[in-house]
Amino acid sequence: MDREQLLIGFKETFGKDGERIFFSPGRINLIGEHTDYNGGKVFPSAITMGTYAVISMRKDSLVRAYSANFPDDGILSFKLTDIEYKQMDKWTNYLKGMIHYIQQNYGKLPNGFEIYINGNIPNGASLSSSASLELLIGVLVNECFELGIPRLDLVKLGMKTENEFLGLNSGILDQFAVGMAKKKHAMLLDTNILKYEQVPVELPDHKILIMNSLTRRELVDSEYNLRRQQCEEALKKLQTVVNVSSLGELTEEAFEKNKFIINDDVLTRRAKHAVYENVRTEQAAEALKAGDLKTFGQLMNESHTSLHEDYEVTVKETDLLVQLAWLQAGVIGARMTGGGFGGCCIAIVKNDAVETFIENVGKEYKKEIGHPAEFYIAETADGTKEWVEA
Ligand code: GAF
Repeated sequence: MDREQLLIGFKETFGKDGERIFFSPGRINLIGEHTDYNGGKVFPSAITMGTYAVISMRKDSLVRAYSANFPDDGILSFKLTDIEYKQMDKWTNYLKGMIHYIQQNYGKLPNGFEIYINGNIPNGASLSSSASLELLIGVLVNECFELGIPRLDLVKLGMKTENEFLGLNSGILDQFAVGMAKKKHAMLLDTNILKYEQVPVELPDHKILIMNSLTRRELVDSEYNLRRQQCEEALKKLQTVVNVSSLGELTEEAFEKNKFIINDDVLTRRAKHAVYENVRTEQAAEALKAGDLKTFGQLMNESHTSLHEDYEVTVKETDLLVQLAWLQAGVIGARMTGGGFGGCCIAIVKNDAVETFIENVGKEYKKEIGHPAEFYIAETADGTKEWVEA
């Protein structure tokens, strides 16, 4: 994204100069899927694909917002004194949610602002365009109004916006990754206690490739909420025989010994995924630290199989991308990333095999599915911050 273009976009939209520019990344999750609301580990990196905003202050209490990604919506406005979720307000509900919780916890903002948004995270691709937008607004409001809100609190308000304002019962993976990330690292986050370790992503001779299936199933949110509910039900049953407060606290052995109590095939498979994926995530982070890419890749592959067989959040398009990836030369491992039901997969591919990989997987995918997939090389990024001129 070009700084000048963003400033021109702001001026053309609002007829005045923009004052400050902020950037918020998207994320990929290397492994640790659907573990975050089960008290388990996740292992994400932020990426350079993200969302930009230019802001300028107003004297009244109006927020006027425009997104270059949704030009047909034009400028959408709301008053700081009158914030509620409205479906017709579309993407500005993310802004409203963040501002609402900031005002609730840290006091009323003194004035409104104009904001011009432009992002390059494909929508609905499970690369966290929503968390990117939430943290963008949180950080920008925090800095422009000098509120001094700790970063972790902004992360939590992002999750609250998602859960309570928008109604998706997600965990904290996405907001944490977007808000706390460090370039050239992936963070091993324990979602139970919110402690994390930044692990260098040193992939000598390899690239992380994002494969976008360009598909997204309907009812994603209700299916997602259902998975969470099923895990909670399984946990409740397990708690009658073991003393744990989340599935993430169970070892594989403890799960195998006590799973009989769940007495339901679907619930058992959901819980099994959560328990085993958590263990895989810890092992994968260790493997990466030890430079053991082979083990890391195997764990990625096992993660995908579990998300397909036991958690049932893959779809034919993401399964195909991963299966095709597994067949290619120079591939360390591949899996879906994010919530599932379409969206993106990732693969770790040897540098000199990347071109052929994209050609082969792209061709076969199009032949089978009827529309193309997209491929991007993932570059890691820092968490949300002001974009100051170098
Ligand atoms: C989505 C959610 F928002 C995250 O909290 C996480 O559960 C993820 O799906 C699956 O790991 O991105």
